[in-house]
Amino acid sequence: MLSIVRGLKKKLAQTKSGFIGRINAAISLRGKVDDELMEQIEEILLKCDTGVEMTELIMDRLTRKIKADRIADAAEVQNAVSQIMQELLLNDYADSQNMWEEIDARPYVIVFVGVNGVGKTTSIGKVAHHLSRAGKKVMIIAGDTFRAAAIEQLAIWADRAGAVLIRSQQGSDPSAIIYDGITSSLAKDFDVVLIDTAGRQHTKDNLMQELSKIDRTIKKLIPAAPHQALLVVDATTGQNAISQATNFGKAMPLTGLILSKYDGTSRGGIIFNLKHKLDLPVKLIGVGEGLEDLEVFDVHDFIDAFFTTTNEETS
Ligand SMILES: Nc1nc2c(ncn2[C@@H]2O[C@H](COP(=O)(O)OP(=O)(O)O)[C@@H](O)[C@H]2O)c(=O)[nH]1
Ligand SMILES: [Mg+2]
Repeated sequence: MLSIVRGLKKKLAQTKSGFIGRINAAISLRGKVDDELMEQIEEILLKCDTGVEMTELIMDRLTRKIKADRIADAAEVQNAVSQIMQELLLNDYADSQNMWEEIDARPYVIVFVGVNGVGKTTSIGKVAHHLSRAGKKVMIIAGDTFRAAAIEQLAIWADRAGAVLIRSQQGSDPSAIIYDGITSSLAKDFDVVLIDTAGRQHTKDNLMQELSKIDRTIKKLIPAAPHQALLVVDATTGQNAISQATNFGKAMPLTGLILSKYDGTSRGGIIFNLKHKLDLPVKLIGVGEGLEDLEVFDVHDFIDAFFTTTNEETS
């Protein structure tokens, strides 16, 4: 457990210094507790994608806490902010489960959806790698049939992860290959089936309907599937993630989110907002481009990595 937190700390260093670091710097610089300080904190929260409602909630609690605890020392405001953010996150994730521990059916079908370039294919490679290493027999279905390059990219990931890839010709109907893949996974006793889909704009109705068709196709073969429909959202796109989730959720009932590129953003506040606003838990966080750069979202590990500073980091 400790090593997980240490690894996560390193990978989140940039996001953490950009977000929590910026709040702490503003507090130290101001050096006193006044309206100006409160405005600065609010502005940073908003700039870092915490969202209007979440920011209001944090500021409201902070104001009340400063009054109730008679906080006059700026250094204590740092602790108060971080404590409030942790409480809100813990509350939002009170009944969320570790994604790896949820795998309770065979085959366990996971569909990955999202707009272009968010990291769907990369996330599938990482998930396949993790599950293969955990001893699972993993199938990947190349449901992104729009571009030949997309199928090739997935083939490389499948190879690296030690998973079987089911693919079809470019331009063919994604539902057809998904049907074939799942049929074969049932016959050949696969543990997990990961389905890639083409990136699509959440505002295009016909493409959204195609997703509904994929959902129906899967259910024809396994009524309880997909066991997970994960929307991949790019952490650097900020609040747009909210409207993506709303629209994708209409086409296919979503079970959770993968927050990708959380390593590459200095505005990490989105993570405090997603579950609160959407009631969709972040299940996995992408923290890099490599096979191992994926973390299951555990709220306690995340808090340890995000809010505590160790000597290692300061040295
Ligand atoms: N830094 C970083 N880059 C990522 C992450 N996930 C994906 N990428 C990069 O984002 C780009 C698009 O990824 P891809 O999986 O092809 O997106 P897709 O279009 O949704 O399938 C690639 O260059 C990936 O290497 C991540 O967690 N961190
Ligand atoms: Mg892709």
